[in-house]
Amino acid sequence: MEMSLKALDYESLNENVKNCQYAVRGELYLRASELQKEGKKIIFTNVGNPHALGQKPLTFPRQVVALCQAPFLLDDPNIGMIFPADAIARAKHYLSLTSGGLGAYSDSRGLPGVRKEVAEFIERRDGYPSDPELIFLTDGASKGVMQILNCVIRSQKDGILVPVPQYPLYSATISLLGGTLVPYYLEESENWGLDVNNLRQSVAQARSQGITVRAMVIINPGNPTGQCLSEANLREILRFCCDERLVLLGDEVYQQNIYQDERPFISSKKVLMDMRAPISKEVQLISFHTVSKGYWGECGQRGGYFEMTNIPPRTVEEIYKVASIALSPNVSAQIFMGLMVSPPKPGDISHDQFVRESKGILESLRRRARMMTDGFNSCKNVVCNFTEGAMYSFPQIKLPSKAIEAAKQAGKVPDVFYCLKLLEATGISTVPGSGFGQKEGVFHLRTTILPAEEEMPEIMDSFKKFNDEFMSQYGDNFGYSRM
Ligand code: DCS
Repeated sequence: MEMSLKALDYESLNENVKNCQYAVRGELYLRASELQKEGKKIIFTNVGNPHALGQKPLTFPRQVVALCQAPFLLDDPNIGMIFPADAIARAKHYLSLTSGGLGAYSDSRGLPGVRKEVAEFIERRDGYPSDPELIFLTDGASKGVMQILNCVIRSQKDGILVPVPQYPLYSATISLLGGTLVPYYLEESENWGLDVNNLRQSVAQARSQGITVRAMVIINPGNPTGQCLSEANLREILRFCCDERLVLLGDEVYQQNIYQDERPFISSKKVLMDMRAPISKEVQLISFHTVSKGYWGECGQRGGYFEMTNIPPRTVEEIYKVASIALSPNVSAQIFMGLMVSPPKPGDISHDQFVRESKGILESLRRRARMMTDGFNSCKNVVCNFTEGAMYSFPQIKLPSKAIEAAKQAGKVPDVFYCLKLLEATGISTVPGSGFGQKEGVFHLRTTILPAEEEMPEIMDSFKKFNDEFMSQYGDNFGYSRM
């Protein structure tokens, strides 16, 4: 059998590829795309892709990158009538950092000048030095996460602690690389808080199965769960990583997306440095960031970075070598990153407009987070924690036992069944909670908070109407799944 197969025949593919699941573009997304082709209006809330839902790009970075892409415009005598002087100056600055403009490969770690700007941003944010040599620019945070997991995972015996629910980049990459995901559960009743005792239990259980736990992932603010980790919690996590000799992978892509004032974003790097030696010199930490989120939302540009703390120089060299195989991250995306970490300053011509645009987006996201949570909580059999940060709402749907039975009959996981019905009835395309992991017998869905603010009331009304009908169709007034 094996002899007659070609390498890319389905039966002979790498099993890790076949085993890997990525729900954000899974069954629900495929069905939504089909319905869209048939002419139905679909609201794609399955991906945190702000521009696809109508968010306008910030003007200043687009002006700068437009000029970098079309440098001949800089020679046009009328250029100052179309572009502000600070955008022209920044375009010249970034072009001077490249060797041959945007059409040339950069260093595989990214342009040194942009890495310096990232380091300066981190220093301003955290109050501690940051070394540009320990910052690598990447094609979105995803590629950085994949590169680092690739260095960590040696075999199926290597375990990575991942929060559940989690963003499936982690589960999918761990499967692809043939490692083992070691789940730790977030506490829904504690606003998706992270309890270090759960971590200890997860590690002990994995070890009893012969797994070597090597790294721990935190997503702060959380996707899909939207919680912001407190400083005290981050300290506990770092101490735990120190005791257990785990590399901490701090996914901080939503650091600009904060919708409450009690728990502002605080980086793992800052907390680690605040803890002082010896711990601050012990814990190996990789922190990830992106241009895809925040008020930038430049998902299509594919720009990101990671910063390495307490990683030995020989390992940094190896990571550089592996990055070199792909030659260079996108150069235009590197410029977006440079702009994100050094936006217009007070007094610059574009400053006021930049602040107006970015504040406008963030304030609207804050209102939308509230509208969604309140909307879900007003629905029968739905409970939802407030979205403290990130871009998602993750309500629990208490499915009646009749609905669970009907899903079984239809050969579907219960939350997939619910989300498909929601899609067919309303055009709202969500991701079932099972795509992120959830406790046994508990069901959720994830939606982004990104639909336009003026459309939000209508979307929530249409959800409520669907949910009411679903619950009365399948309701049995007892046997709800939990909570
Ligand atoms: N980390 C987290 C927690 C994310 O949510 C995402 C994207 C990424 C990393 C990767 O982003 P970039 O590669 O674009 O930098 N979030 C996906 C999601 O859940 N919806 O949209 C994309």
